[in-house]
Amino acid sequence: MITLFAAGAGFGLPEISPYVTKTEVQLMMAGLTYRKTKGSRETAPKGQLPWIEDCAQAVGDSTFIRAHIEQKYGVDLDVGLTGKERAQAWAIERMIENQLGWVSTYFRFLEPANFAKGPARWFDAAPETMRDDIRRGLLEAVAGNVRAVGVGRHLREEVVWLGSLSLRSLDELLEDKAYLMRDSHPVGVDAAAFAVLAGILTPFFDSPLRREAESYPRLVDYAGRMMARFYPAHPWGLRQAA
Ligand SMILES: N[C@@H](CCC(=O)N[C@@H](CS)C(=O)NCC(=O)O)C(=O)O
Repeated sequence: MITLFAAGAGFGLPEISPYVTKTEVQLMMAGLTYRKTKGSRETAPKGQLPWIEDCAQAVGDSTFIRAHIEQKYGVDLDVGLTGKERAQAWAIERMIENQLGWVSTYFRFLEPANFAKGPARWFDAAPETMRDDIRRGLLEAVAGNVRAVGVGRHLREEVVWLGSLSLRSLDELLEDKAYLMRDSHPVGVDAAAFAVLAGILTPFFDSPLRREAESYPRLVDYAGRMMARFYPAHPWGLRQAA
């Protein structure tokens, strides 16, 4: 049995971490049985979530987890895609994770109101004398990462604009299909796209990036379609196409 070490539900989402969401959806796509439990970065093989334990083998990082499950269980999450489509799916996934994901992180952490109602609350139970320092430490670490990837160097409105380039690209790539690569079913990259889009669209946080995403009805419907397919019990309530 596979154990998925995760952040858990929160922020109006079935799973706080977009990378855990991606892995969880891919485990479901692969039809594998797994149990999900709260994990910590301290025990993770690569110091980040998600990681999985599979028969005493620890695998960290969503991309390596996907490779592990595809190889070990003989599944292909991109079945039916041509070599060129697989290359396109990989390029789309990189845009989502290496660019749009950081823009999303910017608005989740560096927008003071969102940090206060979201990540800051993780430490509500910490001793009062340490709480503010822990919160400040997390914020500084995330701000450092967001700056290191370049996104954090721009003005707030420039960050929105960068995000809008990826959102528009995703909308163009989706067209009127139900899923990114195929109308009939989702493939591996849909897990990554859904994870980041849901994190942007969650009504829990307000941001200009969310409003930008909401201006693409096809993307809103797509996120709703993926939510209904993989997390049918989760109250989402945003527009959902049939
Ligand atoms: N490349 C990694 C990224 C994972 C990642 O950024 N995880 C976040 C949670 S969403 C994390 O653990 N951040 C803590 C840290 O980087 O210290 C993957 O695909 O799994």
